[in-house]
Amino acid sequence: MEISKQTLSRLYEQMLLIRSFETASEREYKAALIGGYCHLSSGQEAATVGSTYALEADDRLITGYRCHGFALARGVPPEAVMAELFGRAGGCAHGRGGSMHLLDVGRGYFGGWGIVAGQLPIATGLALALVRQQRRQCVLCELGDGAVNMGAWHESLNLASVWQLPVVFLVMNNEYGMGTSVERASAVTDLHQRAAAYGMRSERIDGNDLPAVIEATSDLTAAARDDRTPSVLELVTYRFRGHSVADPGLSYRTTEEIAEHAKHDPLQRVRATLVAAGVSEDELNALAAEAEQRVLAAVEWARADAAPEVSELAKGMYAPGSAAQFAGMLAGAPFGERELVFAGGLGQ
Ligand SMILES: Cc1ncc(C[n+]2csc(CCOP(=O)(O)OP(=O)(O)O)c2C)c(N)n1
Ligand SMILES: [Mg+2]
Repeated sequence: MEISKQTLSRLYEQMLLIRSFETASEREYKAALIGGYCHLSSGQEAATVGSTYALEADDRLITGYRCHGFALARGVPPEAVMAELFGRAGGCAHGRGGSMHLLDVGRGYFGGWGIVAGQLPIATGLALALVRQQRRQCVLCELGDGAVNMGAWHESLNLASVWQLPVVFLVMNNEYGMGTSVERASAVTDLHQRAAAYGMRSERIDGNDLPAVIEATSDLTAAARDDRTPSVLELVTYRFRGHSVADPGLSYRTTEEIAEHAKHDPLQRVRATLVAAGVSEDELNALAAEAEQRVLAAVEWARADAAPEVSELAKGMYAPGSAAQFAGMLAGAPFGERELVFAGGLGQ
């Protein structure tokens, strides 16, 4: 697929931003400024940026918890993403979600979900809503190779196919689900083939090949929008870091294996293409320095941002009418939840 030098350069900037962002996230997590879990996507930038690029502004994106890169690629400002990791009020989920639950509905990003495969039924529902509202848009639902062995995967694919819903299930096959390789977990390791069980269109491609990712995602999202054809797109990629920052990632794979994959670093591949297209090394180095500066500024911004008010924590979390249901449960709450979190009611 022909991609202009300008577009490629812009996407390279996004990839650099994500790589720098993940490096900073690891550093700040180890400095205890980020709490909870923190899953990095270094190595998966071409798959992330290329698939998100294929989306139109009104399409819906929904992902698992390895989601910093998707939020950034969808245009969420790095300050708002970093502040969310820090649990600050200015975070893109107002500090309620953290690293795994980024959110920016205004930009068509429906989160960041921490339960493996939990986002699939929601994606299916979002696609059904689009059909009911007679809108031409589609849903792109990212999931990991580990999620294809969950019941929700089968249920969601079946329903999407029966009802012809405009959804593309994007399987990020990074070869491992925590410390378990795809070979150990899946009877059929060409994961996209499972779509055949639901009569669904599917493809498997090199997820580190940016133009190929853009082309495949563009084809499948267009089919979803124009013909309500659901599909599965498997992107074969690799995560350079451990499962989460707490996992060094070395007990279930060798340093040789990681080094071998590093030779196919998607950032280096795009850089080589840009160099071949006449962009100077100096210009490319300047882009990398710029990305790093943007991330450092985001860290400073997040550091200076205020923590959310405790009395506001329940705001926006529950549907109208939930108060009555909660009233009985709150009476016995052992940690003073009623007084702290629910002090201002459910914030409806
Ligand atoms: C239902 C459920 N079971 C187990 C977990 C714990 N868990 C978190 S991530 C993960 C592995 C998922 O791997 P994969 O789908 O390949 O995604 P990746 O981490 O590689 O992006 C597991 C088992 C969970 N969050 N949810
Ligand atoms: Mg995986």
